Amino acid sequence: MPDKPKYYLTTPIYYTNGLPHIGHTYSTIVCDTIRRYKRMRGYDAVMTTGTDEHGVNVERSAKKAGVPESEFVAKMAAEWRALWDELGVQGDEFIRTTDLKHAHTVQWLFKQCRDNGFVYPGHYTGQYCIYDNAYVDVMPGENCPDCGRPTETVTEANFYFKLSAFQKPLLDWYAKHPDFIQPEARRNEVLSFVEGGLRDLSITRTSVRWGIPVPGEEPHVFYVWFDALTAYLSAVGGPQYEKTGFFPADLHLVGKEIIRFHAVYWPAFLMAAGLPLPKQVWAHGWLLMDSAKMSKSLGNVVRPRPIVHVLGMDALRYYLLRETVFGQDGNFSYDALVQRYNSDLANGLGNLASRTTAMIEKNNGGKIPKPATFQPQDTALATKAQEAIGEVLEQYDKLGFSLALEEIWSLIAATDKYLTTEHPWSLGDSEADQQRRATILWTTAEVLRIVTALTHPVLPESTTKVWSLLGQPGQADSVALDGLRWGQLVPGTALGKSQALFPRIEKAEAIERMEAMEKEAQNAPSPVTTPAPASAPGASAAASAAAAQAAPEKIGIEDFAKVEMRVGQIKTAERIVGADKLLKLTVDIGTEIRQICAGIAQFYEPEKLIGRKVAVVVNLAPRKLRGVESNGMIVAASVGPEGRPVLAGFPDEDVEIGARLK
Ligand code: ME8
Repeated sequence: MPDKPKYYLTTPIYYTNGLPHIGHTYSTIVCDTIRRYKRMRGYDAVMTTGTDEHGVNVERSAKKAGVPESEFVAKMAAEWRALWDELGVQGDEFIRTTDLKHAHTVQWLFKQCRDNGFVYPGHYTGQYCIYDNAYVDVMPGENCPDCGRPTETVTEANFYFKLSAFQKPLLDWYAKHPDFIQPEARRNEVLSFVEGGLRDLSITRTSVRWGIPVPGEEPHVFYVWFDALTAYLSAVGGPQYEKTGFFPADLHLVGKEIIRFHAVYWPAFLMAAGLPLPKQVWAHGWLLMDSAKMSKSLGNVVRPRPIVHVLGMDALRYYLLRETVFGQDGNFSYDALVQRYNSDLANGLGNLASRTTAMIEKNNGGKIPKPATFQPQDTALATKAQEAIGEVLEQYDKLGFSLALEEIWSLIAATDKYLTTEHPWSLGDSEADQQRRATILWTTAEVLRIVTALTHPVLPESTTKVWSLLGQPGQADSVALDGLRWGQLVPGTALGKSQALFPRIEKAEAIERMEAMEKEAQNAPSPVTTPAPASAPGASAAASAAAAQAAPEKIGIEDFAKVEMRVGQIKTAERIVGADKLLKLTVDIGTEIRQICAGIAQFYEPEKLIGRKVAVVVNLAPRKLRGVESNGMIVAASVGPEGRPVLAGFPDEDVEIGARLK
């Protein structure tokens, strides 16, 4: 079988000095939808996302939280990662700019650019916006033209990148690859920027400490954009990118405010290093709240979790992709969100699925009926469905999500209308009536199958349920969209178990719940907080020092013997949605397999734990951690001021599973 064609797409890597809002969620969900779609079209599609963890902002935020930068970014990155898991995002690589492999890639890329003569040392004085991590073109004392915050005058020794040398190569590239920058408006904006002349770019800093060091040139560290953009390379093999075969990217998906970095700087860095250029940079519009860009600095953000909690992740995914024309700005409103949920998901797809399968259940013993003679109204619906397949795929290819969904929902509406005019429920028991009903129900179920396959990239959770409800083989994501045709629904297929899809919800109540949760989230302490003082407030310093030094109470051997510890072997390990510190493990302790939760998720990759032998406290009373039953405890050392867990183990001997520790 020939290899599947490769497809590589990226989200921006997000700053860790804040938590995700639905603007970030939008970019990530769009990418996830494209990845799922491409896989269903037969591509070996890989998507990367991650976190941008260096720079002055992080230095300051970590200081404010009273923790080292490394701890600050580890906790924030875990928050981002956990959210994407909750939203069903299938990222293949979560790259952090503090990953060692990333640092090596940045240093390597710099060396390529330098060896090729595109880097030179110099000095720079300018107004710097620490929020945007960029020098800005304003006079001292003036605020940043982008975010409105005060700027700082910075003078420092640094290394320059000869961006000016790339004006013509870039313009030639844009001319030769007219689709490189999308949409058209952004392309024009970039063209006029480059045509206006390019100034060399400072790519290192000596005024910043928290960054990747420039080898042999300390205290220089890399400027955030040279560092951040390179994540797209380090995520797929770094200097050995040819081995993975994914670089350069087919698609960098970004918000419009960072188009210049992606469409000018990034290709220039790559040209300087002699590396291939991405195929396309797509800059989407902004989600607005009260007509302003949703952003942390304006404080007008809406978080994804309350929405997912009240309406489910598919509702958020659907709303974001349906309501905003891709490429343009879109306004967020809770009202429109719940409206869409009730009308399109509960009354539309959900209702079609439940009434169709309920009728088949009632009249055909839960098996897809065999159609008899098709009448013109059946064929008309079949033609509409077959045409919809072509149009939807064409729209997805153009990233026209909103139009694709509109097309699918027009098919759902036509099917509802078909059911109303054919009213299978009022047909009787005569042979002719039974045959007619079978034809109508088969036709309706066939539309539902096609709708489910076409909608899967956007609604992965609910379409997976509908797929099994229809008794279809495999998972919805295994459908090859290229082979999707009208008429493939096999009569006699047994329906699966019925499942709740989109329960209708009262609008005012839903909005009230989401807004209350949003408020709660706004007032919640940051996930990175200053460690609590060792003593209770009010206790004297002398008393707490004495308490800290007091010898712990001694226990007798009989007390120790009460603790039953045994050698266990980890069989499976997975992350727990909504609990970024916990891993859910199943552990073989010799006599049985136990489920145990361990607070090690931030320091151990689940896959790497499989087969590892660990010390387990097996006679601890079962308890629930974040709602998950834990029956036992894995023993770990607590290392360093942040209490990093290090698993106790048996590296020297092949110890027997179930052996007792005494
Ligand atoms: O710029 N509407 O990170 P960032 C739509 N680290 N999308 C939005 C949005 C909104 N209101 N707000 C944010 C950075 N986004 C750099 C990127 S890449 C090598 C480095 C999305 O945390 C959108 O994709 O500020 C935007 O470009 C990105 O988040 C900015 O994320």
